Amino acid sequence: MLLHGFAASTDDLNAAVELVSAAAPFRHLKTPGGRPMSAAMTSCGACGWYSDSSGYRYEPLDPLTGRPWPLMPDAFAVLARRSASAAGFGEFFAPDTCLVNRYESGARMGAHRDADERDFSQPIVSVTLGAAATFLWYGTRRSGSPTRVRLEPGDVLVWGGAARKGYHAVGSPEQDLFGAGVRINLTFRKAL
Ligand SMILES: O=C(O)CCC(=O)C(=O)O
Ligand SMILES: [Mn+2]
Repeated sequence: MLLHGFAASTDDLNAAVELVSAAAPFRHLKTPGGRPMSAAMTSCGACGWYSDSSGYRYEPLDPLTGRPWPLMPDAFAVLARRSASAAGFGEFFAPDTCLVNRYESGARMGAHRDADERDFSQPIVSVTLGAAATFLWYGTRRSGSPTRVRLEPGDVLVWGGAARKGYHAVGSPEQDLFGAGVRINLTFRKAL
């Protein structure tokens, strides 16, 4: 479900992204095969999504700093819960992690599904800040022609239930006349 403009006060969220990334810097993780991902990532919450030659997983400490991931900012947790509720997933969504993706010019994410979590009963809540981009929803199979959804800053996309393990991808951020445009995505998950 697309909740258009649901994140009304994006200033608070952008400020929270600054705080999180000051404590756990954005970095380009490598795929298990050794290729750097084009989106830079960090996390907050009780664990953080991680990838290197050992595979995809959640880490309780940030391997870059050796410290726990920053606490989930209140503005994040409140938005995630309100979004899940508005999309019909009940009042009690309590994500234990938020993956923060930063897409600079040309960065994108190929088709994948979010499948490293233990709890698939909970939805994914995905928030767009900064530049717009096109989200591609493939559904149960990675191939075929996806449904295209333009995501603008403040938009929240929620998927769960039968769609929880759907394949999806995201294109690179739209650039303004000056060639500037950085998209930030917040992906909330119940992982543990
Ligand atoms: O940036 C997005 O909109 C999607 C990010 C995503 O699918 C992920 O981090 O798993
Ligand atoms: Mn994903």
